[in-house]
Amino acid sequence: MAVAPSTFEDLRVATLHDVDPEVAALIGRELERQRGEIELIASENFTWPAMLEAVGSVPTNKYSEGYPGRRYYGGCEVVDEIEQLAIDRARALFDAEHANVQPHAGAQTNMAVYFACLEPGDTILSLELSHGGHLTHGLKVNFSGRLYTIVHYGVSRETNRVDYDDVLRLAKEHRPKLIVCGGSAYPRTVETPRFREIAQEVGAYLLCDMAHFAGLVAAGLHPNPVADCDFVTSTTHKTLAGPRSGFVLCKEEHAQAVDRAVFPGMQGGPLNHVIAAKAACFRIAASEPFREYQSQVRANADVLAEALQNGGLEVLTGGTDTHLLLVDLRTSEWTGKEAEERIAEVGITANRNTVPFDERPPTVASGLRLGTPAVTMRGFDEDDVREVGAIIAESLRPGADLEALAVRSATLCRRRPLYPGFRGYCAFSHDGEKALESGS
Ligand code: DSN
Repeated sequence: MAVAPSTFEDLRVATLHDVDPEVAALIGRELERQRGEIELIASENFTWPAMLEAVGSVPTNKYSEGYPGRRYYGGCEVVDEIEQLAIDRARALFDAEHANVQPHAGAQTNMAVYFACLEPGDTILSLELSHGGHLTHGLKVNFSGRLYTIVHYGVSRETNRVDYDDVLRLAKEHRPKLIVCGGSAYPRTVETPRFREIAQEVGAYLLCDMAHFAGLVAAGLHPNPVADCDFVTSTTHKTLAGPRSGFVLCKEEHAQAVDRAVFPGMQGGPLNHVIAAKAACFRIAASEPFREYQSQVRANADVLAEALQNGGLEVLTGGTDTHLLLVDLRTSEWTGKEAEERIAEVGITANRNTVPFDERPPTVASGLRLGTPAVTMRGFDEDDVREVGAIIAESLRPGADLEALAVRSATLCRRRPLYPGFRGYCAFSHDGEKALESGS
């Protein structure tokens, strides 16, 4: 039982478990949930213990509006160094002319670019959400769809890959000021040289949202979009395996506009603890062990696609070039929602996703999006992932023995423990063990 601190002095040294056993227990339960399920949500990952250490650290206390060397507060000399390190490492990692590491999340990275190069009402040409795009690429209910004129391109009905002729046709017809490529559910390589040709032909700026595949880019396993694009945006917590956050890369000529768009345009104080984590994330992403990790992410994605197809399921485009794939359920008796719920019963977490030309609404959808960054992070190899594919395929058969399949998932989780070195619910918690006890 935690003893609630009764004085200010007690509170000053109390742990989370002491002050709020309820929240501590919930965090402990969340760790146990992550440990006990096979995580296939393509945008999620289990970040490094070093990241948890940095995001739980004291730069969170510091206000520092502005940029290194140009702040509106005193005492910024250390956070200046932290942010400059993050900027330098992001630029070096992706070979970029300029980096802004202050955006709090992926949505803010895209907002920053739009604010930097567009006026309200300007036209954006981007990938349709149901074909693999993202809500910040122009969904009507998102700020992007409300502020800008949106025209979407899609994938070809025959190949389910981006139809570049159609992108060119639409670009010529609508003369967008900005073309956006990349997205959150496109399993194939984003061919930025082709987008660059189109953007040049119509005089548009080009933005690549590499949030999903940035880790593969860092590891040299997906072409680097930076040279082809005016702007590149990314999160840091997906394949990149860093803290939950974002960053923008751009050509030097857009540096001032992007920086102004982020601050004072749309954000206040930077999250300095998260920027510290981003700096460390970029350092890790430049290392050989990270390349090994990303190679395994890719290998596992190929094996998962193969195992699902061997199990009788249809995989959109027949496979993947990245870390994610889409199971197309239109020829099966399952909706995406039902399939998501069914595999949850056997210990596998994923999300329903629309497929191109889907006739079902996104809340139901006809696809299942699966990705391998998280399972690879906990050590799953090709054999493990082949077993995961078999469990999914078997669970979607009539009369499947769900209990037996759940046991197979649990066996895999036990064999590949998540955060095995943790004493409590976080890497360096001094009382996390108590929280785990009270949460179980
Ligand atoms: N929500 C993220 C994803 O799942 O892809 C994108 O922001």
